[in-house]
Amino acid sequence: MAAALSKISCWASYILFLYFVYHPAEAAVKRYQFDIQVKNVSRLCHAKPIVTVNGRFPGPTVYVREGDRVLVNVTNHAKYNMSIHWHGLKQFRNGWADGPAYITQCPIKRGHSFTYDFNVTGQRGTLWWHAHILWLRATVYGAIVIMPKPGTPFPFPQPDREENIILGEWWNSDVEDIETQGDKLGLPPNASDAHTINGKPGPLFPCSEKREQIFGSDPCVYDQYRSTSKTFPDFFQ
Ligand SMILES: [Cu+2]
Repeated sequence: MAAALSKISCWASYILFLYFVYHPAEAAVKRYQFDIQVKNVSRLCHAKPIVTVNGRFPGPTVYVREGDRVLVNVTNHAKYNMSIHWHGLKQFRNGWADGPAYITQCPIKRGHSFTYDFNVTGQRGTLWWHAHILWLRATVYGAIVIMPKPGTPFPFPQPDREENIILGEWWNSDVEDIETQGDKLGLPPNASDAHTINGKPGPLFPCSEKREQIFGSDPCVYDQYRSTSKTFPDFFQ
């Protein structure tokens, strides 16, 4: 009886061992669906159609943990060919998922899909992803947040709260027209009409959230807010 029990417990340990070898507890598969679609967006009192991911500007944040496998299926509904690049991500043995069009892949044609399949290895922190063809990165971009493996402490005091801050630019004209014009003239493309944080130009620009709504009409209140506030909450809504 004792011999039989010890045989069973031996087998149980072996099965457990195999489970942990082939299913490391911390690794997971994260799946995202990116639909490339055109949406009307208004900034600086100008509405225009822009290319987006899932109709969002900036696009969705990709949250992963170090060690995860990430599958991002990109379906292109827009008129431009598309590819997405994972900026700063070390593509160890995943080179075909890096994303630059005509370098590691053919761009994704309209009506077609491509799945980016990569492992996140040996790095953590906040990076960004963006379109890697034409000038579409002007509107097709977002954050990728790589959290450490579970149980790994922060290398600094844990913050109370985290926010992504994504810097960008806004052009009132169509960005592809601007690039084409620059190429024809042999000049740098026109400067943008505003810089943005999380896709928003902020209260100093027309048709943004009204400065008076936030601060009242007293300019001193506004200046005091600017000099003392740690965040501009309207960027994070
Ligand atoms: Cu890049």
